[in-house]
Amino acid sequence: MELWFTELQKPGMKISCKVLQTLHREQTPFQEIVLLDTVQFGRMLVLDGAVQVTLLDEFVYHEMLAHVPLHAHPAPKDVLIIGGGDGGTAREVLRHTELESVTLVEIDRRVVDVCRRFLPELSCSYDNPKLQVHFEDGVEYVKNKKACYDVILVDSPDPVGQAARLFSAEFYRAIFEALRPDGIFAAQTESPFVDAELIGRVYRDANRVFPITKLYQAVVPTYPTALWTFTVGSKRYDPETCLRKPLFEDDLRYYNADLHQASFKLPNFVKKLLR
Ligand code: AG3
Repeated sequence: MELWFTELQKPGMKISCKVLQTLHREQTPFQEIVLLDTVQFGRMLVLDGAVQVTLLDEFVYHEMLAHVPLHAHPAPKDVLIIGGGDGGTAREVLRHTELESVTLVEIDRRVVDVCRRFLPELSCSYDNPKLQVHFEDGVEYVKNKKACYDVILVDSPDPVGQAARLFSAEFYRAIFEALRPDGIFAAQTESPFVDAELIGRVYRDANRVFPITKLYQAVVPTYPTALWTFTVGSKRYDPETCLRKPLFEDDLRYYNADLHQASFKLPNFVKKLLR
């Protein structure tokens, strides 16, 4: 018997993959968590039916979300990650040994528990003493912080249900306040092929708050349409042109200094969304 998992990515669009085994499945107060072992993509984390991580391509997303803003800041010390309970973003952030503290705020404790058990490749970061984890709502957490982070990364699911608040103008204003005077933030912002309106709206909202706002892109094959964007807002440094020399490029599978700059070069149809 063949077992297939299908994600309904959009009302008219699906992606399917052949499943070797369902490793875990539970409903938490926040969402349904599913952990699959698949033929083509290896282990896969699925939240409320949407693929979050696969072992095949998670490195692209996590390296790009973390290393672009972190290399654009000349001397980051304190980093905040909102979401990212699988640990992949924290793993990349913690490669920057100059950091003093990394705080991760995840709403669903069970995501961390399940990923610690089934995705050690990502959740290895939880053993690092520099990482502090808070299980609470990221939006509420940020509201109470003033000028205490150098870099803030928003590693959210799609803007559906509760997570939609992580894509709001109000949240970007709170992030601005939580950053130091030369702080930088980056967020995952979906696909320009199927989320064009969202990308334009997020860009304009962030741009109202941050003096420098830019979009950069990467290819994540298991996400809708594979072409993925990240929006970065910066108070002082232009993330496209200011960058430190990467010290651990050989350990990475996607990010490098050339790609850092190249990822900001956008196709015309994407540039148009930002007008
Ligand atoms: N967060 C972004 C996942 C978006 C995928 N969307 C979808 N499959 N419909 C990933 C979190 C990884 N730390």
